[in-house]
Amino acid sequence: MFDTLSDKLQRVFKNLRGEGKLTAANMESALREIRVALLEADVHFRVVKQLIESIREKAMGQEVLDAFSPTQQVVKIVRDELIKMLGSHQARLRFANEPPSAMLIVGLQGSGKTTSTAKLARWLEKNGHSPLLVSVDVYRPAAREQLAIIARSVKLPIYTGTPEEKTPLELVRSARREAVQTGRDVLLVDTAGRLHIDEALMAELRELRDLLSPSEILFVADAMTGQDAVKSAGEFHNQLGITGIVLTKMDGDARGGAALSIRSVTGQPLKFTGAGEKPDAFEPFHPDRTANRILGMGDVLSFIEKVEENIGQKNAEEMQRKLLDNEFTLADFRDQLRQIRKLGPLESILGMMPGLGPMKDLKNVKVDEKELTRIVAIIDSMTPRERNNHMIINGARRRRIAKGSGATVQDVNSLLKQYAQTRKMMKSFTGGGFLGKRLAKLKLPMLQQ
Ligand SMILES: Nc1nc2c(ncn2[C@@H]2O[C@H](COP(=O)(O)OP(=O)(O)O)[C@@H](O)[C@H]2O)c(=O)[nH]1
Ligand SMILES: [Mg+2]
Repeated sequence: MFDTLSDKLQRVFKNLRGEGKLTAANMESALREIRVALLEADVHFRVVKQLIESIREKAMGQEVLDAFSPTQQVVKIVRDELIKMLGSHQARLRFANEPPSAMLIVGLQGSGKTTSTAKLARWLEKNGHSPLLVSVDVYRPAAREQLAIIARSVKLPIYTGTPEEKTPLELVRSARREAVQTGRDVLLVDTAGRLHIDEALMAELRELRDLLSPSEILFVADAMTGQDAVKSAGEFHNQLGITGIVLTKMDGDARGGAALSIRSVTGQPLKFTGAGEKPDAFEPFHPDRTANRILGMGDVLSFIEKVEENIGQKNAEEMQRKLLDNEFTLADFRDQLRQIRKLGPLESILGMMPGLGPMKDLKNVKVDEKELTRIVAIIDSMTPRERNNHMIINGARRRRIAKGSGATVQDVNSLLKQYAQTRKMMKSFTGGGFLGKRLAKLKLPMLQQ
């Protein structure tokens, strides 16, 4: 659902990467593009404004590690702010101190309340709870029957009521009694919806709320309706006081605006998302994973941590100095290759890098581990003098090195060429910290596009 937004943001980062250095001017143009991308994704204009302002503030305030390249700094800032907007941490369900906990499922007609009620019951069961279902949509017998059918098909207990019980209040009273008697710890109440918010419905929901003192009032919103969903969430919250949001139809082609704005606009957390009609197409909402998905960067931060763990800061600084002083030798080149290999299989490392998102680009990138081994073997066959000064490696030396490492003279030639290119390329990355140089280099010689 975030594909278009994701593509656009990645283009912004890619353009920034070309700049080498962050300036007020290129940051402003990046911010403009980010703003347009968010608005086009149907994010609420106030949320966009807020987000852009805090990104600008952070970017100009340089509240980030020098270790990151300019692009990475911006990616990190945007990621942090996106997560903040989405809710910082995963919002968990609240339960009553004394079971059974009551949870009211509310929302407009067709938003997915009945489906989500059954999905939530399944999820609760899987997580060690024993829910009881009840539908209080007394206006549409078919709606109550719909919940009963789903419940039966997935073997969930449901309170269906007696013919005498005609009002929502009567139904939930008996359902609660049954939950207590049968030792169920959560009572899930599927409520009636309307096409529009009306006073009668709100009055009924308030009565249910006052009777049950629910631990959760979950507003079910249809992601496909975009800002309308956000607006009704806000109105329900004003009139009823919701405790969380379930966003359904994430499998559709909505642009993502509802998911991205609903938390900021209503102040209430997104707790679950539904992405399909099947009872299992339902999961807790994770702000950080969603932000990562939007940025399409696999897991760049864990990558950065990994690099920092494996390549000591000191070593890195030394390498940086060597680069600047033009002392980056073949021996260093070999050490770098070894370091890179220590990080794990190259494919998985590259999969974590921004712009090389796991699935998309990697399909046409081939990482040749064998090639890497061969390069290291060739450098191992050199004398220390040769490793420290590649300029002395003439034809005779090349033949000897080739022989010693079981490679051909062409292999040696191409290695020396790669080394020279890498050196040149690394030197041109003077904009960022050492990681920028490293990341840039990772994409060099052993990759074939
Ligand atoms: N594709 C998709 N359809 C959904 C999802 N949740 C609900 N639906 C469908 O949306 C329609 C309305 O759902 P329902 O639960 O009856 O909504 P209610 O009126 O709020 O109770 C039904 O056809 C559901 O199958 C979802 O996450 N993805
Ligand atoms: Mg329903």
